[in-house]
Amino acid sequence: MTAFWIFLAAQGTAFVERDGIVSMEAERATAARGWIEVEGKSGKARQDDGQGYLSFDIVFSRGGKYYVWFLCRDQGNTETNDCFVTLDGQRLTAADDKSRPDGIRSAGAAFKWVCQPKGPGGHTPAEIKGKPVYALVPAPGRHTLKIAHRSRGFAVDKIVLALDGKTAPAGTGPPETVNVPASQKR
Ligand SMILES: [Ca+2]
Repeated sequence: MTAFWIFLAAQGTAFVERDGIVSMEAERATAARGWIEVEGKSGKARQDDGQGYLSFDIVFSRGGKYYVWFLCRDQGNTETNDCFVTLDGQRLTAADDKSRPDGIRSAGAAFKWVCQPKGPGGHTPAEIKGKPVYALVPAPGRHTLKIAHRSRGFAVDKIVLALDGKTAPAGTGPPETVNVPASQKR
């Protein structure tokens, strides 16, 4: 174990990036307000109940473009199919490397892996619609991914951040990349 990892572990890390992958169950968010627990495909999921957020503290060993994959679903209509997403308070970046979507959009009432933008604004621009979105991690260290209320009824089951990873995870995705810390995990 390098000094870097020992240092970060001492801070009480919850999730870690390993080999360019961060894998997190939504129901094990570092912090949450609102978002009720519902049945998922990979254990439980958390569903937007009209307020609140889920946040995830992550320790990265390297910066770069981390594509944001959500195992998520809606209620089968466009009123329930998105959420806000930020990393350290900054929006994700779309496929044109400049648009900053509001967040992530789901693709139907069954849990499915998606990596596609919602917004910016009410109608996602055609040039980025349906194309991959990523979080730009500026440097190694601790960063916070936050998912916030936008549409009541949207549910997220699992989140995978993949360095330069434009291919959807298979099945329920890779095992969680968790660094068991002192105090933070429930
Ligand atoms: Ca889950």
